[in-house]
Amino acid sequence: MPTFLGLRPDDGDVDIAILPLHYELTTSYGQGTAQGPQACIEASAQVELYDVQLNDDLPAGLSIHTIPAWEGDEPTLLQQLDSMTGYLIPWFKGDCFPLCLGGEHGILPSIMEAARHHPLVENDLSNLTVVQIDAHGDLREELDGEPYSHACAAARALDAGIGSLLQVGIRAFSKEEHERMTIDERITTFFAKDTQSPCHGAQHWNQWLETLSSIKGPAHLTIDIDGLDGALVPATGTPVPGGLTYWQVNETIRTLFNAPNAVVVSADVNEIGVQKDSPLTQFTAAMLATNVVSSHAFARKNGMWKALETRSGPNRQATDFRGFSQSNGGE
Ligand SMILES: [Mn+2]
Repeated sequence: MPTFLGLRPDDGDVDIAILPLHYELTTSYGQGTAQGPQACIEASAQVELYDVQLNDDLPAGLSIHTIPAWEGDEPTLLQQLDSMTGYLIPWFKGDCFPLCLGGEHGILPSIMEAARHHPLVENDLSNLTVVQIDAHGDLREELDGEPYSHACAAARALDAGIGSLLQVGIRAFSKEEHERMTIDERITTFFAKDTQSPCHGAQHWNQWLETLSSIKGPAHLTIDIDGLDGALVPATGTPVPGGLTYWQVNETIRTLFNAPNAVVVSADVNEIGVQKDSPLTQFTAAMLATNVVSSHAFARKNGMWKALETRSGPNRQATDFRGFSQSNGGE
């Protein structure tokens, strides 16, 4: 089985868990996000291991494990989400750093349910800040009658009770979404038309970085790769022009992990498509995932992240939780 960055750790403690979520139920058009995690892991073998900030080669003394992929085949969407949450919970105990690879953005509600179990979140998602890189608001109440569509991922995270949502790269959204951005005080949106403006972009971008630096408490980073300009990720589910540059996404990752009062407890890179004519899309996703890993390693090295519980090996048991299917009365 290919492993992330081609690294083959021993069977001991897990410092960083790479969690492939082959989940695709609702992606609008474009297909293949279910194969995205595997393509990203394969492409990661070509990523340089040296990181300048870290001044070291990955794994930089850490044990990076590529966990066997989630394989849910439940009959209903809500049961699928529950299955994914059950798969994720053992990696959200605070003693390792979980990085999920998706799969469509519809994985986010399951990640939020797992994040409740993190010791810093204390079963109260209002303690958690979610940083969302995305072309889309993902704030719809439903899309084609489906409230757990990828187009509703951020709305469902808010409904689950997260304390704040910081969005960047946003450039495709409905009137309803725009209203929620305005009304819901937990949402701060940095629009691509501002941050990418040829005249005033730098000013808005600096405000974004200041916003990231001021985060307090636990944070989750969700990177929908369509937040990048579509030219870099043509095989994602819904590529959109006018997006962030690679360096802006990189700077967002670094700034968040280095925020003095924040602890990034988990991250995901999602909507990874499989490009056939070139490895660009999956390689770009692999580069971003590597940036997340090296930024975590740097934060850890500098005492900004500490393991919170007794260490354990990779054979972990899920904890019971109140699932989507129960709380919504089944399907
Ligand atoms: Mn999205």
